[in-house]
Amino acid sequence: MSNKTKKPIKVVLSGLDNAGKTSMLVSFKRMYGYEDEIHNLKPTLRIDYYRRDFLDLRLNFFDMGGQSKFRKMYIQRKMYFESIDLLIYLIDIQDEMRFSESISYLEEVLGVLKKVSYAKDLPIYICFSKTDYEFIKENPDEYIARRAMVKSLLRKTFPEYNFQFYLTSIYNLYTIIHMISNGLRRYLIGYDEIQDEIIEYRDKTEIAQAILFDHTGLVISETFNPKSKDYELENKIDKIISGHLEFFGQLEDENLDVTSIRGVDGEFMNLCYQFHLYDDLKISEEQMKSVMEEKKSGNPYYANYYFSIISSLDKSILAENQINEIISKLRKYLKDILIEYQEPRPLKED
Ligand SMILES: Nc1nc2c(ncn2[C@@H]2O[C@H](COP(=O)(O)OP(=O)(O)OP(=O)(O)O)[C@@H](O)[C@H]2O)c(=O)[nH]1
Ligand SMILES: [Mg+2]
Repeated sequence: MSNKTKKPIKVVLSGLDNAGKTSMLVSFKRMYGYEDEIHNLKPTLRIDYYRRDFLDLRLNFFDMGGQSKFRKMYIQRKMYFESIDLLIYLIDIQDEMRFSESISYLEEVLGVLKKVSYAKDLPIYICFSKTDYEFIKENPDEYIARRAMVKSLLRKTFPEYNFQFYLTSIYNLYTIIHMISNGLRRYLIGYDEIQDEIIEYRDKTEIAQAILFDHTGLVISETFNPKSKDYELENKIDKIISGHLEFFGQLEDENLDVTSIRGVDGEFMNLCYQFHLYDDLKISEEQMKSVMEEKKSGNPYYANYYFSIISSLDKSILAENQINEIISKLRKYLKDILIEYQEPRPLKED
């Protein structure tokens, strides 16, 4: 029986104090009901750690408290910036007064990264945090001008870096999950078949979006209809997916099997399917107990997976007709990947 060790991945959240780093991590951890906690957050003292597994990755998040005394401390010691796999640098888009301070700190961080002879291909995500839909809607022109200003300043100050830009808001959970999952995807090996399968399904059924999540809400694979470019529409779709995330966050907490949910939002139909890899076996009640134990131990073979699709109302019937077929294919691919990862302990026969 193979028992591969999980690959450790170091994700660093950096930025000024009050940028929203801890809020980001809390919403990602909880997936639902996190508002109270976020509104009562205290500034992070030094660094908070958070660990989570994602298929064959072991994720280690470092939430680096951004008060100036801590920033000075990090900059003086290289160790904080060693062996980073993904750097997420948050800039609070609503706090114009601190843009230049934030860019100066980024400069210091990049300076230290250079000292630890950091490979140029380290992905650096610049995250415009607090990009709340309401905020943009109230000041669309001002918002666009701000963003353009910061981007051009960054490009001018750091011409040698190829930053990727993201917009996130704690009021739209998916913006956060999407960014983090994108950063991790390059470390997942063997998912091309799944991606191809999902794209093929999208084209066959002409749905707007299809996404495969693991039980922690991280995205294994997703595809978007390139036609949906408009911000308002994107925001609406993100909100639908955020709703799915909250829903299955709750299912995981309560250990529930629901199989599927659906909803209608304006011109869209959304469907979310829960499935696991073991349900094609006939499991007795006795065996179910050991399945539950495996689930708790974090064995991804026994975890739930979720497949969400969003389609325009007139296309939904077609998409639904083929859902069983796509799920059984996805299940097979996941199984192949996970058998390599860790063979499940066989359940006893009846
Ligand atoms: N409107 C809005 N407020 C946010 C968002 N994210 C965080 N906040 C608020 O910003 C404040 C600071 O958030 P934190 O997450 O504590 O900031 P931090 O970057 O961890 O700060 P330090 O720990 O001091 O480095 C809190 O009051 C949050 O409620 C967001 O997406 N939108
Ligand atoms: Mg914090």
